[in-house]
Amino acid sequence: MQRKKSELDLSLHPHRRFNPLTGEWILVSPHRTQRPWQGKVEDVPAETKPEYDPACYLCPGNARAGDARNPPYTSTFVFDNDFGSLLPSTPRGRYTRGSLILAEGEAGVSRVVCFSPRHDRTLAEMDREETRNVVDVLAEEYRSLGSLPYIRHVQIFENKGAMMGCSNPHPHCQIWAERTVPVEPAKEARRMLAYRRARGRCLLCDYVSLELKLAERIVCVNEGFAVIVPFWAVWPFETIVVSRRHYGSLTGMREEERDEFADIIRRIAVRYDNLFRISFPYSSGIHQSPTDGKKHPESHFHMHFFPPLLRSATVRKFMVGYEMLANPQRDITAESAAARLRDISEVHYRRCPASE
Ligand code: H2U
Ligand code: ZN
Repeated sequence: MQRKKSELDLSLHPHRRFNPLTGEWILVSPHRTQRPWQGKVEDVPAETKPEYDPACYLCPGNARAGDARNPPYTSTFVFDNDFGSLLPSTPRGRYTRGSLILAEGEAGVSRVVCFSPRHDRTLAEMDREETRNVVDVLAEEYRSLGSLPYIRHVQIFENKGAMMGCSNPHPHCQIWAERTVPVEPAKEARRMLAYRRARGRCLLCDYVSLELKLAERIVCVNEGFAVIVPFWAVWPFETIVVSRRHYGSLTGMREEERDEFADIIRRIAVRYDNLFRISFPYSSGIHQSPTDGKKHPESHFHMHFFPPLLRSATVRKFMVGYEMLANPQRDITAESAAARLRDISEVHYRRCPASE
């Protein structure tokens, strides 16, 4: 069918897309990439990591900073960050100079969670049971940190790959729990609350059912979750993992939903690795209800994956120029990124080297 000249074609015309979760816009310039992805894989040296690295400060039994030493742990291992960005004992004082200069003490807890004793096993390569164990540990951390009277928000995140500033290849994530709700989750919370007040429904419940119906940006699904390249994606291959049932946190999940969450994060992690046959770099994080003791019927459990890519597997994306001064911009559309991720195998490339 011939399109009218005036009709907006999202795969052709520069356009703005709205992010209902943050209330912000992004600029999409699809005409700059007529192909789905112009990136080539540069020569990334094949990584072969040992199961155990005597020099790794996260491996079992090894020394950490200061006097600390890891126990000979056999599954997941959680410890207080030796260089925590947030500290429990921080005074709550305020500092002001007029109305324009303002600071507040921010108390909190920083932790590191090693996914497993294996130095070489990322989420993509862990088995079902190990991933499920990570989910259980994260749920317990959210519950126990969130129940501290002064903690109002628990941010779980993973920086994966040196490109993302991850200081150690041993698979791990971090938890920063603090007295106030930080900027990004606060933005999303305001939007989810406003949507619920205006329509009496949940923003992400409506979004996930709309995307399942349209089926243009879905990467993979199971009973409990959908992985979507969000319509407003900024980062190439950015995804959002949304629960299909409405609840606000890991502690709101049913038993089987914990298994389904473990399943879906393993599957998207495998797809990412298979995209360029590298251990794929990203920052990911889970957004959950604030832990301020109030009910949050507006908040809907989800996880973001933000890959730092620009033109290829190894060229890192920085927000520069227009993006620093105006708003984010991207060339690859959410639809073409979703198609690429959807077509990729869920068998990790390292497990089937002969087949390709
Ligand atoms: P990355 O996720 O950015 O790699 O950070 C790992 C954390 O491990 C980092 O926050 C902590 C660093 O402070 N760490 C320790 O707690 N003890 C150590 O002995 C080294 C690193
Ligand atoms: Zn290690």
